Amino acid sequence: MTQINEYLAERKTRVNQLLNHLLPSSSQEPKRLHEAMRYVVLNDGKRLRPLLVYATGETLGAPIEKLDQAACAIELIHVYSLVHDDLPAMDNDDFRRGLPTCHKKFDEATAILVGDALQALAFELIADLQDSQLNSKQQLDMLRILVKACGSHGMVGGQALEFAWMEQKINLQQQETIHHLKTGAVITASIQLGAIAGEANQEQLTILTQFGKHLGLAFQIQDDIHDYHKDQISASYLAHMNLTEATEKLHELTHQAESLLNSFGEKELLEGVKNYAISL
Ligand code: GRG
Repeated sequence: MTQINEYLAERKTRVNQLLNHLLPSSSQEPKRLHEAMRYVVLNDGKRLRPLLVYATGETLGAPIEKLDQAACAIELIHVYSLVHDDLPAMDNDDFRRGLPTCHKKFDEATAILVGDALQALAFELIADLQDSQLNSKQQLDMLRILVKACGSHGMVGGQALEFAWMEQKINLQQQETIHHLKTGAVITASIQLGAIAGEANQEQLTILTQFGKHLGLAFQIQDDIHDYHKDQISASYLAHMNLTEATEKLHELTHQAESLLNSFGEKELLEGVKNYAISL
């Protein structure tokens, strides 16, 4: 195994163990809710967003212990969005991460509550950080980043726009707005959380935020290309350009993301996570 793959595997194991430890036990009431929370989180997710927290923070020299809560919090937010996105009122999906979706395995009411509880737990993790881990300003900055990424100017806003524009023929710019909000906001937030713990200066924060935006869009275009190969549906990005153009756009964004990292002495970790996220 290469060094970077070892790093990714180690951090993935770490976040899985932490999540297992911090999620309420299913023997504790409300048992069904806790069982469902554990079911949706503790499985074979790629843990891309926690890996971005660790890679960014560690690139900037933050000790790993200062990154754990943020890494777990962002994964909880991500899983909440998947659970709600799978609901009949949203995408109405039967499978997620190779398993029956939460509302299929349990029931719709439980799936709604699971999403709500995971989101609350994510904020609790950051709010409960001790002074020995992060100072109050860093804690508040992290809360602000998470709140904004989740809300109507972030992930939920992206989902709302997708609904609002569903019946219209939208242009490429509108499609990119949806992607930036729905997928990009949480990916960018992951990087910013790591940057806060790593005490990034303003210039570094700006570069990392830009890196996050490129990575988020590239990740979504890649997902669109995979979907196209799977069932030949020209949805999302591929409703606006052909496969060759979309692949070129993906290359271009990935290249730009890579160039942004050049100002960092140690860029191997972030490059490694980028390559893990985007397999060209
Ligand atoms: C309904 C609150 C609410 C939000 C819906 C973010 C979102 C908006 C929905 C997520 C569902 C989705 C299919 C988003 C597209 C981006 C994408 C490919 C997500 C899957 O992320 P991965 O590949 O998944 O990192 P794993 O399971 O590996 O974590």
